[in-house]
Amino acid sequence: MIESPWVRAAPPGAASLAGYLVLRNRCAAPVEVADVESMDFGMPMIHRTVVEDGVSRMRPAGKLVVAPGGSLRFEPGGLHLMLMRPLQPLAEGDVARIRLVLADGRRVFATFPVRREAP
Ligand SMILES: [Cu+2]
Repeated sequence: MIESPWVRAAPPGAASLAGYLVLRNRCAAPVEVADVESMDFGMPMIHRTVVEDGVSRMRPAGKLVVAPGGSLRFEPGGLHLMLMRPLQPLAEGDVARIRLVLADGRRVFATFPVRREAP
């Protein structure tokens, strides 16, 4: 399940927004996150921010597995949803519809409020 979802508000015309959440696995088996989908963005992706040679860069997140009873935190400066190509303007107070695709084909949906600051 998705907890504390939010998308950081960006200036009008921004080419991408960033989304954050906590993914909690309440199942008895590990779950793997394979992809992200959204009706509100043309190209959503999962990224990780890494510091290389003192420079902050974003990379594809790679394999994401959540242990049984565990959680995975998407947060500023780390793992994040990179929400490219907004299909309509999203202002503070709007919501983005986003779902995570698990490796077994299940999908976990949440509405992500657009906010200036972390909830
Ligand atoms: Cu990114």
